[in-house]
Amino acid sequence: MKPPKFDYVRAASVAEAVAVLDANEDSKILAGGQSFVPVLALRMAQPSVVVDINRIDGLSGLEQLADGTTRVGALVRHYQLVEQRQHPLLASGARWIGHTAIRSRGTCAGSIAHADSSAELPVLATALDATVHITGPASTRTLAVEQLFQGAMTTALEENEMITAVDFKIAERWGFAEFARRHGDFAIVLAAAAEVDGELRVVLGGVGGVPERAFAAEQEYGAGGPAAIDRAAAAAADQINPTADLHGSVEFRRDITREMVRRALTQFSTAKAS
Ligand SMILES: Cc1cc2nc3c(=O)[nH]c(=O)nc-3n(C[C@@H](O)[C@H](O)[C@H](O)COP(=O)(O)OP(=O)(O)OC[C@H]3O[C@@H](n4cnc5c(N)ncnc54)[C@H](O)[C@@H]3O)c2cc1C
Repeated sequence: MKPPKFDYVRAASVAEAVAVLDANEDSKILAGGQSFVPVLALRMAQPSVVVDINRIDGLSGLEQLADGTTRVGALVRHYQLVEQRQHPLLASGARWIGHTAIRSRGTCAGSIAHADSSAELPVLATALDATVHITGPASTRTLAVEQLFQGAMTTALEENEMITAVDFKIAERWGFAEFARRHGDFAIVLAAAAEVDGELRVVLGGVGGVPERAFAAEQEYGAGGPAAIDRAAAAAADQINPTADLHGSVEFRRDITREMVRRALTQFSTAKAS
């Protein structure tokens, strides 16, 4: 199917982008286009204006802040996350996103704004207690990523707001595991475990509308050890409330969740601080 008709604006600055969003109802940002263009082609979105942000200067930076936080500009592509060395968990997780062509165009901020719970970056952002920098026509604000995600592909972003950067805290130790039918497919279930500010955060993707923190698993892990990992994995599988879909039954997703958490925590437990 062909996309509907829309006006196109190539914004030269963040201020111009949000001004156009503000002035036009049902206008939408185009970043890497890897989710938005298919949505347009399927006519699941019928924007009046598409605001292309790709030529805005100053949004492609990957910066390491003094406290170890990695600041990822809105136009940083997935492949840049794979290639950087300052944040190994981000590199390991981003490697799982689609295929080379998708990683070369898709952006970190676009994935966070799209808010698909089976996508890698929303899960990593939750595990790494990320902060999202948002600009609107009149002001800027920051939001913890857990407050940004409100439901399946639904965020707290206003229609006239744009994400300009995402700050990922550094993980002192981490583990990551994903199950997909083929490499490059969206995950059926993925799990990330990260020690951030001295606290273990275990986060699941693909089991509900938003990335889900597995609090019971975090508690069961306690001081660690193989028995604790098994208890934590079982607790995560018990906690979720998945639905059956064409990828498998509820029990299948629960089994995969148990195994992904077990793998992520096993990697976590043997990792050196990074
Ligand atoms: C075949 C295929 C396989 C894929 N596999 C995976 C996968 O395994 N894992 C995965 O995570 N993703 C996968 N993706 C999608 C992923 O590649 C996209 O990169 C990502 O979801 C969106 O990023 P984008 O930059 O392309 O955003 P776009 O597609 O341009 O935009 C997506 C949405 O975010 C909004 N948006 C974009 N940037 C901003 C911003 N700065 N501020 C506010 N709103 C913004 C847009 O308006 C739109 O609503 C796949 C895509 C394809 C086509």
